[in-house]
Formats: sequence, structure tokens, C-alpha cells
Amino acid sequence: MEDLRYPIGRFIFDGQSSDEQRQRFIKEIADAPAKLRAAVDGLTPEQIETPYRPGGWTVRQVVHHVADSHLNSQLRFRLALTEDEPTIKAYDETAWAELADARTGPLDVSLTMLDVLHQRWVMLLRSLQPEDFARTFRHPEQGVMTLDRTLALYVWHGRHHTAHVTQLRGRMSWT
Ligand code: NI
Repeated sequence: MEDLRYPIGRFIFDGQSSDEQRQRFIKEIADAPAKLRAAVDGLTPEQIETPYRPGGWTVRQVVHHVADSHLNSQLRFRLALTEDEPTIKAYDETAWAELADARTGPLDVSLTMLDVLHQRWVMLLRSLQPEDFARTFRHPEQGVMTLDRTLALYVWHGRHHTAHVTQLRGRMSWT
């Protein structure tokens, strides 16, 4: 049976990445905005207002959520690199997705935000040494996280939400 909420499965991480895996992940971070843009390309206004699953976010909310989420993640990388295991700020992603701009704003604003945000993120990631990926921050609810895990998580996160859109398009036979 098709899992509408987890089209690519849940996030799995086995502890540490090799340098080769990290380079592949960084390439995926670099390519992610274009993949999300391609996934929504050509959708009609009505299609953009369609929830990706019954009771789920609309395509529009998904796109704005990715921008909100990756903005927060990028900040966490910078905090972990410049402070000693900082406690980061969690946020209520469900409530953010209900703010007016996330419910009604043009997709292109967040797609453009992701383009430039990921350019800056990739510049940072490419400058890191292998040992930098062992640096940590503390999430107030989920505990201590390494940058290795966080990098893998946000590769998964981009693919996960892009798959919500591509899976919906396939299921609805939208071309
Ligand atoms: Ni998400």
C-alpha cells in the first residue's frame, strides 16, 4: 500500500557519514531547490491548493514549509559551528504552515528563497572539514544532534516533501 505521508520512507541514519557520503549529500542539498521547482512546474492554481494527502498540507503549504524548515536548519548549522553545543530554538511547524503567507503566498517567493538559501548553505558546507560534522547542537525536545545527522536529515527532508508533490501529481494523473 502506498504511504501518502512517507512516500520515501522515514528518515534513517546509522551514526556517521563517510566523507564520500557527505559530498553526495552536499550535492543533493545543492540540487534540491531545482527539484522542488520542477515538481511544482506547470501546476494550475487549483492543483496548488490541493492537499497532498487527505487532511494534509496543500502543495502551497508544502513549498513554504520547506523554505521555513531549511531556513531554520541553516541557522542551526551556523550556531553549532560557532558556539559550544548551543541549544537551538524549536518552532511549531504546523502553526507556521497556517500563517497567512504560508497558506496564500506565491510559490515562487519560497522557491527563490530556497535557491539563494541553499547556495549560501552549500558554500558553508563545502568549506567544512570532516571533523566539523561531529559538532553538535541541542534540540530542546530531541536532544543532542551532530551536523552529520542534520545534513542527512535535510537531504531526506527535501526529497520527502518533493515526493509529496510528485506522488500527488502521479496519483491525480496531472501532467
Ligand atoms: Ni517537513
